[in-house]
Amino acid sequence: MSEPLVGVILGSKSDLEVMQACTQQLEEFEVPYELLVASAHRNPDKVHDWAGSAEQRGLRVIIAAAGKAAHLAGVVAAYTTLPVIGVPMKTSDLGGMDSLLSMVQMPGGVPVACVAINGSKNAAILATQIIATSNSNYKETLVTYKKDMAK
Ligand code: RP5
Repeated sequence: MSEPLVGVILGSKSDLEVMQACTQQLEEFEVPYELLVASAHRNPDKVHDWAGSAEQRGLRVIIAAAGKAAHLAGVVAAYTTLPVIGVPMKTSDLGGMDSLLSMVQMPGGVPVACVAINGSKNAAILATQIIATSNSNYKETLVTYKKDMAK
């Protein structure tokens, strides 16, 4: 595959299973991606370095998955002007409402586009749609995908 266009960052290895629907969809659309496990509170320097250099590395969109006090997407958005899509993880304590509200309630000025709790497939589709605004190959892929879905 060519250079990654989407950066997928997970707050924990425990988010990997849910995020497989995201990576599978990206692979189906043939969107190259890179994946990093780094937590905003356990590895803040790693998150800073990765997010701060994302655009220079050629990434066009970032997908950030995290659970509980899910500040990862917001922290990533602080370090880049790339669009950031947050995926709130379902949690055992509050069912993912904790993750959802932590992500979706970003104060004005630092947006995070937030999909549904465990909505990792939609994050991949949305990321591809953003890339498709300037890449006609992916536009065709998405048109076909929509047609197939309606069958
Ligand atoms: C967050 O806390 C992660 O994104 C994960 O969803 C949640 C629990 O992490 P682990 O304790 O399973 O590593 O940082």
